[in-house]
Parts: sequence; structure tokens; C-alpha cells
Amino acid sequence: MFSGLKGPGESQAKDGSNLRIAIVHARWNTTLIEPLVAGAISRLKASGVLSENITIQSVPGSWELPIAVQRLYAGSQIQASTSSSASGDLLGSATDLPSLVVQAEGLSTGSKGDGSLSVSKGGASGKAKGKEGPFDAIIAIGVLIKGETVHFEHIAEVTSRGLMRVQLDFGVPLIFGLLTILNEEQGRKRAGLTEDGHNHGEDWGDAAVEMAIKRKQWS
Ligand code: DLZ
Repeated sequence: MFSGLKGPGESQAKDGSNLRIAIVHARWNTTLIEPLVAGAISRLKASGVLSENITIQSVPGSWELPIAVQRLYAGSQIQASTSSSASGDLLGSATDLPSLVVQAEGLSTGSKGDGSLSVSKGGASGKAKGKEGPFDAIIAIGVLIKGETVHFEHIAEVTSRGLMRVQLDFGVPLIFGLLTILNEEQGRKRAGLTEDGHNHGEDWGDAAVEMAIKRKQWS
């Protein structure tokens, strides 16, 4: 666990066994995205979040994160209100997102040929029924690396604002997993790929559980 001046301090993520969490990640800079997502998943599971209650969705780039998160959460709300008709299609017709949503049973993440993360399903049926109801927290993960133009600044600014807007509009904890870095080496450090690095995805997993629990307490 991360300690010292920087970082969230000791994890306050306790029992996540009754939580439903979504991770939405961009596919740009996949070599950094993969360990970050894996780090988040590992901490969710360490807090007791069940594999079938972790939903993973991917989008092309960070710019697409706000709309993806917005639709994903709205879809889970609609699904909750019509849960009697839910049949394993997590989002029903409530979203235009491609059917990349998977529930993270027997998680092992890997890279598919198209650069997106795959989450392999375990179990005989591959159809374990997860907790129903809206997501208790969502983790949005993207990596923006500064290029030669101001493109980076634009995407970083509006994506951050968009994510905050969705968080406050819906009142759902939205964990900010957007790395805005100057070069790949900074990303490798923050994805825990260097000796002196630390996987920030782990902090995001812990933050999701802590905030999901606190949001319930504060409601
Ligand atoms: C276009 C672009 C660029 C230049 N860089 C990044 C990046 O570093 N990280 C990232 O997540 N996405 C990048 N994108 C893609 C945009 O986020 C977006 O997917 C496209 O502009 C299409 O809307």
C-alpha cells in the first residue's frame, strides 16, 4: 500500500461484498491502461467485491469516458427499476454502447488483438447473476499523454469536467482515474511498472469501495 505524504493514506475500503462497481476505461495507451485496470480490480476483489458485481466497459479514448459513464449509470438505474425483466443483459436497451459489458467472474484480464481489455469468465455456466440495482460507484480510467499540440489540454480539461458533472448530476461516486502525464515514463511509474512506481489503479479500487460505502451511509 502507498504511504507517505502523497497518496490516500491507509485504505478505508472495508466490506465491498454488497457493492456493484463499474469500470470504464479508454483503450488509448493500452499498455498503461491494462495494469491500471488490473490494479483497480485487484483492490475491489481484496475488499470483497464479487467478480459478478464488477462490470468492465471500454471506449476508444478518454474523451469518450463521460458519455460512457453517463449512459452506463443511467442504464443500470433503468435496469434496477425494471429488474423483474432483467435477464443477464445488464443494460437492457438502455444504452447504445456496444455489448462489451462483461461481468468479471473469475477475473483475469488480458489484452485482446483489438487493444481492448478482455475479462475472462470463469464458472461452468459463465452466467452468474450479479447484484441488481444501480452501480454503487464507477471508476473511469484513461491515460492522456501530452503531445506536440494543445490537444491534450483540451481533452484533459473537458473530460475532467464531464466526469465531475456526471458524478454530481447522478450523485454516484465517480472515481477519477484519468492520468494526465507528460510522457510514457511518468505513466509507467504510475501504473506500477517501474521499481519506484506505484499502481494508482489500486488506489482507485480502494476509493471506489470507500466512497460507495460512505455514499450509502450519507444517503
Ligand atoms: C486523439 C487522442 C490523442 C491524440 N491522445 C489521446 C491520449 O493520449 N489518450 C486518450 O485516452 N485518448 C487520446 N486521443 C483520443 C481521444 O480521446 C478520442 O478518443 C478521439 O478524439 C475520438 O473522439
